[in-house]
Amino acid sequence: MKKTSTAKAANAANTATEQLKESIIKHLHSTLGTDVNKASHQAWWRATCAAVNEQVYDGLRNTQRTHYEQDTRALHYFSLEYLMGRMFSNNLHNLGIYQNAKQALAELGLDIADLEQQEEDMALGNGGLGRLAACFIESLATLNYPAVGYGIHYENGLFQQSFQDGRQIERPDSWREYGNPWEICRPESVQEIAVYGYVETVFDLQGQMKKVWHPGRIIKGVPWDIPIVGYDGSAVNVLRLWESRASDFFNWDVFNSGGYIDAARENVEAENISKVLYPNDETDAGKELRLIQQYFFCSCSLKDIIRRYKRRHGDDWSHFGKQVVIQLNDTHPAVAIPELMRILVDRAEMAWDDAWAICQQVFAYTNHTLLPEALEKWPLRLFEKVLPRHIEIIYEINRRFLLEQVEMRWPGDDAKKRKLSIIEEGHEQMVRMGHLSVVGSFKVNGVAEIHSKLVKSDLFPEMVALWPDKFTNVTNGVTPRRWLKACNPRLATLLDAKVGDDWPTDLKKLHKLADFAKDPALQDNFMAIKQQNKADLAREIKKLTRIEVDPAALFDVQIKRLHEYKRQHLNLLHILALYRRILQNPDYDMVPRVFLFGAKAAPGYKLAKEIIYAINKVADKINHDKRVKNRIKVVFMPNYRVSLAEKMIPAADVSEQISTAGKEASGTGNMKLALNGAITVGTLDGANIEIAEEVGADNIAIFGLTVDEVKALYESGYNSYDYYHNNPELKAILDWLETDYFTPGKPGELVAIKRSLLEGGDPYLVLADFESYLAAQQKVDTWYRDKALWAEKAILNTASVGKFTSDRSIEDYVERVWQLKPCRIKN
Ligand code: 73E
Repeated sequence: MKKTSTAKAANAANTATEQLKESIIKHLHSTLGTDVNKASHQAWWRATCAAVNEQVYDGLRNTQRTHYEQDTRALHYFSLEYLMGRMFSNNLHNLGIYQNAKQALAELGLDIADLEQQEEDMALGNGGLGRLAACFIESLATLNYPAVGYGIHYENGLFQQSFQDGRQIERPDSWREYGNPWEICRPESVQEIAVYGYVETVFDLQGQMKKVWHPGRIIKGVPWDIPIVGYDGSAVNVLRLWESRASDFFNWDVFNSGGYIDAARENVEAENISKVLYPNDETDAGKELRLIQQYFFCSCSLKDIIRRYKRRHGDDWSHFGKQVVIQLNDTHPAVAIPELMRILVDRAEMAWDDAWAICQQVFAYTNHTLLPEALEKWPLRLFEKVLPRHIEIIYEINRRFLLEQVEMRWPGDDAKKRKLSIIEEGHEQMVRMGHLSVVGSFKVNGVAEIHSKLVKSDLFPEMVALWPDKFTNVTNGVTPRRWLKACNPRLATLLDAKVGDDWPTDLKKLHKLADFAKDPALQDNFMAIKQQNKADLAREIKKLTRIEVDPAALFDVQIKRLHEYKRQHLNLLHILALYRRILQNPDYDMVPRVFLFGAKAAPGYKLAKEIIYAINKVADKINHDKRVKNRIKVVFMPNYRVSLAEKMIPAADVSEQISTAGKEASGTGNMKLALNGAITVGTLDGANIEIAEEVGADNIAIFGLTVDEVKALYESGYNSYDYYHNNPELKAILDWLETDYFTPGKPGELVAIKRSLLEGGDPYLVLADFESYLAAQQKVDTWYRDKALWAEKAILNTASVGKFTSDRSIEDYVERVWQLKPCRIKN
């Protein structure tokens, strides 16, 4: 019996492989217009994508038809960022045809790995927030939830990074210069949106006052659809990204009046809206184009949602709140709230209260950060200029909020009104997008337990007093399909054998592995896989940087955007301490370590760029210093991005999660690294706290001040000089940065870091956590010497982090916020 079913399965696989092979060749001929004899890897890759798309589109049509027929309630995820990375291997894995494709290509004389490298990363995001959106839409499809992702079709994604003499250089990222095989243009669903102009007050025949917006500019939004394939035969949902174009209608006018050049200029300006992704960490306030980007995609998306709704329900708005839920990925799309009000009140002529009731049924808001500089505020003057009608609507939302909520609760308390007003008073009036989002949403969530608590206690305490049930937590997660199955095939295969092959959709199953954590055979297998992954990465490092590293060394990995609060410079101070100990004691006994960094700094963030420069200069010195005898290597990987993360994460022994407590809302790299068996060196911040709960105190190296201790230290008056003067090693390291030791002939080139930590007051408490960080690292060093002990801890990390699948996050959202039902797709 077993034999025949195995034989049947093998036959089916053979047929699938044959069919795929035929389809690839067919597309090589008829889609790519080339031949097997002369096709480049690029052409083979595109032909394979086209072959894969035959299956993707089947799923897409089935999904769309089923959703339409069943008139399902759907989630609409509004995000300015989607950090998709590459789609090739994920689509193959999720369709369940990766092995067939690999085999088919092998029979055609091709290595699937070579083809995978042909794809440009789709880097339409900055970091965690954008990657979270990408994991979420994949989980939504996998779990069969009706959902659409909405965003911007940026012509240029996050800049490409290279180093010149150790300094970051940015180049534009033209990811779709030669076209992207995964996207479908949908000219039939173009939208037009308005900006600028003025508002006129008119009275209709009944004497009713009405507001008429006379726009100054019309812009066309062209949708590009990217099918999102769920794992294992589930739904194929859509990510719809809007590209801006000059409106035909508008240009015709200008053209007729003889202004050809003006028309061309307007064209360029309209097309600029989706030209480039803003790198974060810069103050966007006052950046008119950024506000227009936000409005552009929100307006296009809302109109798209309404068009679809009306196809079913005509002008009957009574079901809208039941059919539509919109998740705002941070405040970036918050302008959707006044835009929906405008559509309902001005266009659909609905009474304010009815319109507001719909809004409050529809919107939910996720907060991703407490950093004051990242809390969006728009100068009121700018808002008024770009969106003259929306600012009026915001005034009205605010007026009612202050009168009906704040005044009722705190009568006569003007200080409360000032604090809670959506409009911030001051030298320049500002629109507070966070306040608008809380007022306009039915749920507000943070992204890890501690963060959600801080959102309530530190950011919006009065809003919590007004609406205690509005606030909730949904801890972030990552998709195990990309972040284990696809990126770490060796470990995935071991897991299939040990816990069964359903772990990709049931990650808690990994817990079975814990039973074997002490088993020497499993330990050997697990660590042999880590070793092979490290050897692969060592080859990649050599290729990218020409630096040779020993795969037997401990691989210590810090990969995330560069920011002071993430404290890459704390990591650097540790490296300098070890280096100095080696110079002082040539026999200094330490486990050889390779310190790996991957990080982009926002182009306008000076100190972040200085930190990159310092790491590169220190790396250069240490890597070439014979006295070090390879005990330390430091590598800053250029152009960190999703596809590079996929190579680094499976090879990591240690995961650096060292933010100042209270500053990292959640983190998601921490989850990916632990899942792949890295041991975290981390502070009690963000999701690290929950990771520590899951893996247990013995399997993580926690250090540093807690959130409460950080608060107390700030309050008691933190003086970083105390740490500098009281710790001779720390003092020597910081003073070192002022010499020309790492920058021969150019003393003082690395002094910016020291300055920020001393004169600058050390805002992120690097010096306060230094000693405890070094102690944690010492512990890791000791652990690593005991191979069995380390293997056990690594295995227990993989076994224990099932909670952090994005499937769980999605189920939490469904239960706490979205109230969706899964929808089985009919073939
Ligand atoms: O802790 C991360 C979190 O894991 C947080 O810093 C990040 O979001 C991740 C996902 O929840 C984040 N990114 C931004 N704010 N928080 C942000 C802000 C402005 C522009 C772009 C991104």
